[in-house]
Amino acid sequence: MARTLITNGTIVSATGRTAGDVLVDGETIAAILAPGQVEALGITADRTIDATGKYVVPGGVDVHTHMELPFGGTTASDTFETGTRAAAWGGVTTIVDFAVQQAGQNVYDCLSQWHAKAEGSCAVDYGFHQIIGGVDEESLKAMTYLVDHEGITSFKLFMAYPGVYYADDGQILRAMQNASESGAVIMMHAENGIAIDVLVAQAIARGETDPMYHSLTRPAELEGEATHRAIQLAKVAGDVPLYIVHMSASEALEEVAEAQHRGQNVFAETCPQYLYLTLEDQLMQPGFEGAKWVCSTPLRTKHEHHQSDLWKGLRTNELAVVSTDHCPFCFKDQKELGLGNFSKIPNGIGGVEHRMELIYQGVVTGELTLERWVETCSTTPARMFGMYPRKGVIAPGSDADILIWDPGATTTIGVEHKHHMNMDHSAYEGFQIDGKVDTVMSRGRVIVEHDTYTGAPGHGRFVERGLSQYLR
Ligand code: DUC
Ligand code: ZN
Ligand code: ZN
Repeated sequence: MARTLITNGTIVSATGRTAGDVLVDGETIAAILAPGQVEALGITADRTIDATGKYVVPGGVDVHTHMELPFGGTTASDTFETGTRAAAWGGVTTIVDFAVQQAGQNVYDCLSQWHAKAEGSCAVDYGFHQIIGGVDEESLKAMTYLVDHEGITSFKLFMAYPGVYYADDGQILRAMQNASESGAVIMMHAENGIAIDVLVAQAIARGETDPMYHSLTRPAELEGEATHRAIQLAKVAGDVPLYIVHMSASEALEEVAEAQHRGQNVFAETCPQYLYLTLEDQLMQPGFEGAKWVCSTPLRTKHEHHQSDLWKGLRTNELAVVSTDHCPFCFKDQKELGLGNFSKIPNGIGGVEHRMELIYQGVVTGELTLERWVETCSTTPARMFGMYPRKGVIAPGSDADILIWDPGATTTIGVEHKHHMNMDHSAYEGFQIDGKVDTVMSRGRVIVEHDTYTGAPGHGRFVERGLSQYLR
């Protein structure tokens, strides 16, 4: 097996940075060597990568993606092949996607379908969460089986989308009780979908059909309310670990912070779109343009400081993880399904390629430390979802999933700058980043270098996950 030395870089972990060399042997990291040790010990390698002036960090772990997801009357535009290749370009070496089950469907069949889509297609390693859209005796039994035998240890439930994925409070409680027994994490889409559907129908009846009404009919209060309810149900269900996905509202963050202060196992993620994009600047763009930024939870208004609260939450660990909720749709023929009716716009923003860049920019602007960038984008997601220390850390024995980041180069995001996601627009068109993905290694294989993709579909393997390692 080939040996690679990554020399002269600054190795950054969740807890600090150090000068040193990384020895990769085959698919894993063999050693971290202090400066001078390579020569002193006479260590040789087949290949040396000089990382002088660069950061050597664990590859990104994006625990919230939707490749090829059938949703909103269409299908997310990235396949596992195109989406994981874009992930690789963006320094992401592991994704966790969502297998989907709906009411009346067999969980095992649904999971098999997701395995079939991903197997042989992925550029980087991948795992699955399981969406349980129909909580019943059969799916509850399957949840336990998936934890015990399939390496699937987290389940997403929806308090939104009545008639599609929605679970009522009783169903949520039952699924939580089940997870409490097995040790699984419950991931929650926390928005009050019953109330939202009323507001949506009223808006449409008034002729309020533009994309901005997507956000106005999903008020922050209803994200806060659902988050509160989910937290209470989780407590009643035996303090099951609860992870609130795609948090966008200050009201929801406050609920999570209070629960954490009470000692409850409650965690949350946010996504770059909620940190950088707003109702006023994006969703309210003239005509139908705002459809590009229709996602749920929605972008929030900028005068209520949701965005700065979320950055603060990331600093204080009230928010543990940044994921993307990568759910790409093209403008043409996909977003356009909602012309004249915002409620028909497929919900989702593509971003799997840009999370490492966008959150690094938060380091540049002083929102986060370099270590916290690594922690929220790689180490904690790996720990949260049972992949650590195989993923999320540069340490002997860990998979050689490594991002070499150049803080001296720059990146411009967008279709015009040839992004690699299968999308005809970018939610971040023209954004400038003061840093750049330089080299990406996945299990010892260089998959991006010198602005060239050198990976291949099928290199990425399914990751069987253990239980969350992030519990008190
Ligand atoms: N929730 C997600 O997690 N992704 C896409 C849309 C949604 O509502
Ligand atoms: Zn969701
Ligand atoms: Zn999602």
